[in-house]
Amino acid sequence: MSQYPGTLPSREFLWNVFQTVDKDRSGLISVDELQRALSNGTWTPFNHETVRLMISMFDKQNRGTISFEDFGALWKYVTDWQACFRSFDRDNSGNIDKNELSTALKTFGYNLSDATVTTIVQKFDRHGKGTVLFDDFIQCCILLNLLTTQFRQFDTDQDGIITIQYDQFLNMVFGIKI
Ligand SMILES: [Ca+2]
Ligand SMILES: [Ca+2]
Repeated sequence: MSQYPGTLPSREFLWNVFQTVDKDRSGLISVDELQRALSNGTWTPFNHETVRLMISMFDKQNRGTISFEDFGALWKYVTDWQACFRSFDRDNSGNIDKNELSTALKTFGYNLSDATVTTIVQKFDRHGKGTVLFDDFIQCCILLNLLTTQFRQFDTDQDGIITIQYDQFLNMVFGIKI
């Protein structure tokens, strides 16, 4: 789907990509259509949850689909993620191992223990190979960002420690839109 990471291509280029992705020619891109258009570098389908998250981020009308007007922003989002993924995939293996993820998360500003990074890899390693594919990497980063934002709302003095009641904890967890 990408050719020029970081820059927005011409409207004509985007329109051609949009039409290719919009298989049923409805003028809108559905979750299924986007899922079929994206590749995680293997023959397995792109993580459905990641596709749904991306659609919901750029779906201004809240219809669960993407119109051509919203497509440019989505296209840029996907290509930026591809460039990001490639830059952290140091050995060009097509996936992110624990060390690569650790470097990526540090670069993003997360200060996590080795044990936590191991847990994250285990959670997003859908293929049981100790590595994270492109689609799961995006989902991992989105979820980490949402969880961190939730935590920070309670961590008013920014010391990385919060004291919350059971009810607040549940409210915090269920308040995460994922
Ligand atoms: Ca369609
Ligand atoms: Ca790698």
